[in-house]
Amino acid sequence: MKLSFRWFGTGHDSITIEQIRQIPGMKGVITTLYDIPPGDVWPIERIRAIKEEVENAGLKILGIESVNIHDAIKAGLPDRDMYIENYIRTLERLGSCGIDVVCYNFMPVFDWIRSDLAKPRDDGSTVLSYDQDIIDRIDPMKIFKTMDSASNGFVLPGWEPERLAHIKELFEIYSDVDAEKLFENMVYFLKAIMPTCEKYGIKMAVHPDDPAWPIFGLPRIIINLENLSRLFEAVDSPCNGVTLCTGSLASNPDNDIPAIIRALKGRIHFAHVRNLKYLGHRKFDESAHLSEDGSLDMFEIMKALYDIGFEGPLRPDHGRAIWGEKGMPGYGLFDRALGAVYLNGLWEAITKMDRLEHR
Ligand code: DNO
Repeated sequence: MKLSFRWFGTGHDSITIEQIRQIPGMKGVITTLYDIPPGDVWPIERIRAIKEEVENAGLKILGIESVNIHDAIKAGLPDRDMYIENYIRTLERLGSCGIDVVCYNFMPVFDWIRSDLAKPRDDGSTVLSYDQDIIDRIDPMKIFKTMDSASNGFVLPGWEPERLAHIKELFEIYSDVDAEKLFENMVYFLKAIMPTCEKYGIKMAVHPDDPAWPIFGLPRIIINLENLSRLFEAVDSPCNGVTLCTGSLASNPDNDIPAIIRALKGRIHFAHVRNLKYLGHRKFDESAHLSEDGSLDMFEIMKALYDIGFEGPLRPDHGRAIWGEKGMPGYGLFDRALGAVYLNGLWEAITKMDRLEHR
């Protein structure tokens, strides 16, 4: 695996690329052009500029998170082909710059959702948290305000204010889109982009829906092994893969993450590894990465990735807010750096144990 760190780019992140470079073992960043709205073609000179910025700091771009998908594509609107063409143009430009992992999601209207972005813990840190009872009491027309007002002044990934200003219209375009239709639209999109991905060697890595169940009456389909396997059968190209996000998939405790990793060998192009703590039905807090701090066994997860020969980028995911840091919720430097070092330590131990056993 290649250890990486999410970076939203200069001007969009509280963290600098130089800080990321000082985390031991860091090989590169996962970045994006944060200000480009979904649907627009990415300007080649902007791609080149961010690549140069990252490389000047001694790191590499190991993947893009995300090239977001326009709602017309997800909802299957008549103008989707134009947006798919734009997406293909962006992929060609990324591919020509040697960028070969692209993370995206296929969640209607909203990206990831939490009911609290700064829940205090006994240790004095704060964490992201989800409680279905609270979500059920929130008017979906107003959830943007709830998330945005708690974001420490940052634009949260996938929560673009310009797009969500049209929330009513967004809900309307999905009014006749059920899970089956959404799946068909996803297959249509993937079939259209696969030739370009294959030409440039770009591995598409769909991010699981977070949390992994339908919200506000909107369908969510990237929620379990069964649906992922169906997707890989429907568009059977090695470039059609997944971002194995442990925290998103494991929001549903029925999802056995190490088993899913083993079953998806060859289709995992990117890994987000983080922990969470179950508090009840559809209720969880995110936690520190350490196994004993949450409900997931990080050793088993890393071991499964090792066993399938995972060679893609792997990054720590949401961290707690600790040591007084005021960053983007989930995306501060300190706890994610601790997470990175811990995951790297597990990897070293697993690798060396394996060598010892085969001596
Ligand atoms: C949230 C992230 C998501 C993710 C997108 C991928 O913290 O995990 O916003 O980046 O869903 O497109």
